[in-house]
Amino acid sequence: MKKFLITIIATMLMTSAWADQPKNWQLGFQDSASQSMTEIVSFHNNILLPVIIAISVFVLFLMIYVCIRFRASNNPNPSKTTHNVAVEVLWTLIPCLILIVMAVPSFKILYKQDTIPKADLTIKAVGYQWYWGYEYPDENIIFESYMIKDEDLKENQPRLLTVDNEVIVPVNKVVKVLITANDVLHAWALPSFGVKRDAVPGRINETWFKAEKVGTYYGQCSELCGIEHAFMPITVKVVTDEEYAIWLTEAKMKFAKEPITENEYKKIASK
Ligand SMILES: [Cu+2]
Repeated sequence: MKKFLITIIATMLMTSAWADQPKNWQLGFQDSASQSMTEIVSFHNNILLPVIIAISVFVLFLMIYVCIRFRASNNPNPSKTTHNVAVEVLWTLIPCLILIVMAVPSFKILYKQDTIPKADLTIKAVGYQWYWGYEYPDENIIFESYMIKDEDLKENQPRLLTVDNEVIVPVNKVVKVLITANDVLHAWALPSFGVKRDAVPGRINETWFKAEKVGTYYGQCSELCGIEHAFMPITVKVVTDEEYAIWLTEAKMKFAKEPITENEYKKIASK
């Protein structure tokens, strides 16, 4: 109970203390690492939470008031009133207004997420039972990304979230993600970037993110896709431009989709 209370208090005071991966006893969002997620968190904290709290407190107050004021001992002859036009109009109009107030900023965020700015690089994520496959279509790169089993984890590698081949992207660049699946429905989700899109066989969905902080970010498949649904994590490592260039050179040789000729190999290696 004490731990629970501490968690609730910590969450109420929560600012940037959380890291970029889920924590034990965590409530609330992970740290945001993109503008989209910052907007989602601010919408939640500044509009949704106050509205929810105000409504809950108001309803609680009404219930307590009614229980005390109209209890049988205090009110032996109950009123026979069944309709009150003013009250009925109010309890329809006020919730409508609240919904409109919430809808405007919500649609703004949704439209912004839906409009993909000019992309600096494109990656393609393909869901399989039960792992993710990635392609960098412009770089002739393709690889698979499997979860590391508990017994093979190294120190500081989070359980159920670490993969053998991470997606590497440069910081502060618009990354367009093409998402599809090869067998059943999956969903590519990365909380810190505010990204979640269904991966549908035979269809390509698009989304984008622009990571603003260097680091490693973790997500999971978010569509029930079978017995190992919980074991197909998503790991994205955001690196500096220089580190990305180095990785790209290595990856072009290690993960080449089309076989590369000796000349191309030398050209890449010389970079
Ligand atoms: Cu899945």
